[in-house]
Amino acid sequence: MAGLLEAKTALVLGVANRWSLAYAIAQAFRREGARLALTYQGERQKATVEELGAELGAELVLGCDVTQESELEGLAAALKEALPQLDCVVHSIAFANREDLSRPFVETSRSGYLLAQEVSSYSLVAVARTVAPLMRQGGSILTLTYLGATRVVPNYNVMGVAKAALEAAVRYLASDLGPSNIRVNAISAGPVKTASARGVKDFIKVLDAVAERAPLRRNTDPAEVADTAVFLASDLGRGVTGNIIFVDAGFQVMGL
Ligand code: 1JT
Repeated sequence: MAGLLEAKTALVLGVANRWSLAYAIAQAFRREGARLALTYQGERQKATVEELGAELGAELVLGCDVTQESELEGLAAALKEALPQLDCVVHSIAFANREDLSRPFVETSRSGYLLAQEVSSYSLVAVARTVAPLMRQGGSILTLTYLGATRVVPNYNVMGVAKAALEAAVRYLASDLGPSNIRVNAISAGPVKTASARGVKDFIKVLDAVAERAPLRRNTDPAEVADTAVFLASDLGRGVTGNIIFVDAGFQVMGL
């Protein structure tokens, strides 16, 4: 059976390890027949992501720190050289200081706030600007968000504010890039035990509370997030842009 992403080329930013949502998405994209390029951040992740890229059959594995304009320019040049065109881009990147995810939000420092915004929100704008000229036949840009953007979730704090900005950026980018047939959407995933989440205070309690109260009475599986990413990246998603799709076992519909 032909895959949903046959003859498409995808760039996935944010694979750090096997638990990354970006890894689950890259796997599903490959399964559906996409050609893959991956990026990693910093020398520390190079070996891991190169290994994962080899397993996945990625054609390119490149370093790219999205806070550096020169690295984004380098990424665009490398993609242009190696791939005929680009159809799908996944942005799965976020960062905040550990102390800003445990102390009261009101104590967030200026530098911690700006760091979370730069890495987790502005980077989508910078990436979209970089890749849009390569998406000559239109395409799909996807990012990952979380319910803490629109509701207060204890400890999510500065990340919630960054995700709120990210979600607004999705809408403005969808408006700008729509005329080029480039769609921009976010998946709001339920909490998943990834490497970054593991370090968060009381994260296991969050997982347990969600599994108890969500309509589906369980947590979110990365593979479910990945299958929704396939839908949005494929032609099945051709009418959807500027949207936030919840893949969270239904948790967000509950009032109590
Ligand atoms: C970051 C981290 C971004 C954890 C993240 C994240 N987006 C979702 N999570 C998981 C999460 C975290 C908290 C939470 C619920 C889900 C950690 C490193 C920085 C970027 O609160 C209940 C805190």
